[in-house]
Order: sequence, then structure tokens, then C-alpha cells
Amino acid sequence: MPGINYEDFLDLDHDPRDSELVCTFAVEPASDMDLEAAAGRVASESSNGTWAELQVEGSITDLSATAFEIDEERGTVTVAYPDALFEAGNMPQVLSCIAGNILGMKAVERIRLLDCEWPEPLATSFPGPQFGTSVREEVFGAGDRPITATVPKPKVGLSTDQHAEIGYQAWTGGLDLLKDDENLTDQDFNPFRERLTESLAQRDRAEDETGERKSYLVNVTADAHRMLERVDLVAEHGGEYVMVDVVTCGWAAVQRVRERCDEHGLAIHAHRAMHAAFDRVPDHGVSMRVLAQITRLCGADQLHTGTADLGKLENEDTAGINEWLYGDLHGLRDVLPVASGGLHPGLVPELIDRLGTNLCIQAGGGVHGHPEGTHAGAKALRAAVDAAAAGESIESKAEQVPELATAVEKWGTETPR
Ligand code: CAP
Ligand code: MG
Repeated sequence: MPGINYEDFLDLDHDPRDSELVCTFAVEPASDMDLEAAAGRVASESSNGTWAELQVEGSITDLSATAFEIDEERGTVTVAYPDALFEAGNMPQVLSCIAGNILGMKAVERIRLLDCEWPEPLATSFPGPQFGTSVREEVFGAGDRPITATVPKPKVGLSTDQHAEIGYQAWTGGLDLLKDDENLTDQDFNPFRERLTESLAQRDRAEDETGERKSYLVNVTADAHRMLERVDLVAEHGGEYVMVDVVTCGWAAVQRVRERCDEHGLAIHAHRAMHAAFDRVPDHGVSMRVLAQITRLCGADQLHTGTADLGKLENEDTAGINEWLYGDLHGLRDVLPVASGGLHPGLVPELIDRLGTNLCIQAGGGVHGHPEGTHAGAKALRAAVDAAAAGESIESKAEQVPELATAVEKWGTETPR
């Protein structure tokens, strides 16, 4: 019977079973409570306990979580959850346990879900990515260089023809991927179906002219039913990818899209707009590390994880998250990290020094803001990536590629804000 005493959810001698999900929380207890008392409440409220005495007839399945590690110095609590608490393959239900009511409970002033260790039964109940980092080779034949992407700017407002023309200029300038921006979906000025067909037509033209593989990250973000219709359209018109704003869409919708993409063999590019609502305040919420884990389990192939603080947006441990995304997860495929946000050619050498080449590098303003326009901006970014991947200095490359010299002259190695 679930303990009505929070102490029933605390056992510092507990040794988690291999089948248990282990979650680490940063916890600041309420002023009238110590960390141990808060720990019992966190384990209780996130599994099967409550505050009131319960009169329950007969036996019930014991699904109680156990707070088994308390680190007073770090201010962390580690909790083990029995496998039977979770519905296999149901990410919303898992999050309703480990990132649900406890984030608002009065027993804590602040609480942040820092990290999860996913046990095999639960992890493998999710599909994971279909391609992961293999897209670099399987889709683009990019060898060991990072693949490159650009998003038309202004982020919304361009017509379909302007959008597709920018794509042509970027692809023929040497970039691999054209990406929709996170808030471009199906608006009157640039409808989804027309943008898809016109951009793919320009993609085909650019492939013919360059002899290189090119692709398009069209944003299918919408309600789940409409997203599936858009995924089908992408497949029908010969696309290789769909882009999903995974946080604003919700994990249930992401799981449905992943199933549909499996049927069509389409890769998923995950944009993380709204993640900062959960992960920016350092001592409360859900870490980007955990959001990346959820995204991998639900099956995205590529995920924005930041620029290791080189770009315009706040980042959390980009390199550490990327390492986790590459690492083994009970045989599930890995994920290709996407570095984006304020990047331009002058930042590429330092970016690759910090994050390596198993990466997608995306630049919007850093391509279209080039003094000679998109095509030159694309040439500059591609040249900077080729040089860094080959261990050549950007200065030496800039002597061969004048567009790169212009970009470096304009932006240097500054981080835009
Ligand atoms: C980048 C971007 C991306 C951000 C998302 C933007 O444009 O298109 O959405 O990179 O942030 O709208 O800002 P720029 P993150 O290249 O012009 O900055 O990658 O951190 O999720
Ligand atoms: Mg954007």
C-alpha cells in the first residue's frame, strides 16, 4: 500500500534495479523543510503517493518511487522509478510522472529535472531516430565534414517564389540544406504546399547544376492530423526530411509524426523553439539535456543543441549534450546535433574546435546578411566549413575564396547579440 508517510518513499540504502528509471533533480526545499523531507515528497508526488491518509481495500500494485541518493552539497536528489509505473512508448505519461506536479509543489522552492538514466525496457519501447548522424553520408555523401543549412531571412514574410529562389541561391552556393524558420508553416504569403513543391523544384535544379545532393527541411508543425497530411505530401513530392517544432507541437504529436516518417523513410529535423521556457532558469524546470533525451527517444534525427555559447542565444552544456546524443542508448540510433543561432563563417573554426565535425551548422543571418547576398554568403559558409574540416586556416581559405574574405572582413569572429 503506498505509504502516506513520505518516509516510505525514501530509502538511502536502495540499490536501483536495472529496469528502473533513475532521475536526478536539483531541489531547493521550502524554507521550513530539509532536503530529505523534500526528497520523500518528490518521489511520492511523481509516482503514486499523496498527502492524505488513504483507506484502500485489498492490495494494490506497489508503484512507489524511491529517493535513494541525497547530495546536500550539490543540492540534488536521485529517485528510482519502477518500470511498471510507466506505459511503454508513452512519452506524455512518462513526463506526467517525472516532470509533472512536482515542478509546482510547495514542498520545494525550486526543482529542476537535470538528467535521466533510461533503462532498456522503457528506452526500447520508443523508436529512436530512423537515421541519426548517418544522414551526413546517406543523404549528402558529406564524408567527415559538417553538413550545412540556412534558413531564409526575414524568418517569415517572403513569398513562395522569393523563398524558393533563396533556396536555389543557397544550394548552388554550396549549402546542403534549406530550412524553414520555426514560425513559418502555412500562412497566406507562403502556403505550405506551394512552398514545398517550388522549393523542391529549385532543389532538383541545384542538384543538377552542382552534382551534389541537396535537401529541404520543410516545417510541418501544426495539429497532429494536419502534420500527418503534410508528412504525406513531403513523401509524395520526393522530400527527404520534415522539420517539427517538437516542444510547441508536443511529444504525443512528435511520436505520431515519427511513426508516419517511418512509413515514408523521412528524416526528422527537430527545432526546439520554446525550450527556454523549461531550461533557461538554471535552478528550475527541465534541463535541455533531458529535452534532448526525450527528443532522441521519440525519434528525431537532428536536434538544435546550441553553439557552445558562440552564438546569439543562451546555451546549456552543448558539448555534453552532444556527447550524450552520440552515445549508446540500448542500441537506439544517435542524433545529429545542429549548431545554430547567430553563427557566421568567422565563427566556424572555433565552433568546430569546440564541437567537432559530426554536426549540422546552420546560419541564417550569417548567410543572407553577406554584403554580396545569399549565394556569396553560402559560398563563404561552405568554404569556412570545408577549411575547418580539412584543418586549413580560414585566412588561407579566404585567399582562395573572396566571398569568405568579405564575410570575415564584415563580421570577424564576433558573437552577434
Ligand atoms: C537562427 C534561427 C534559429 C535559432 C534557434 C533563429 O537564425 O533560425 O531558430 O538558431 O535557436 O530564428 O534565430 P540565425 P537554437 O542563424 O539568423 O541566428 O538553435 O539555439 O535552438
Ligand atoms: Mg529560426
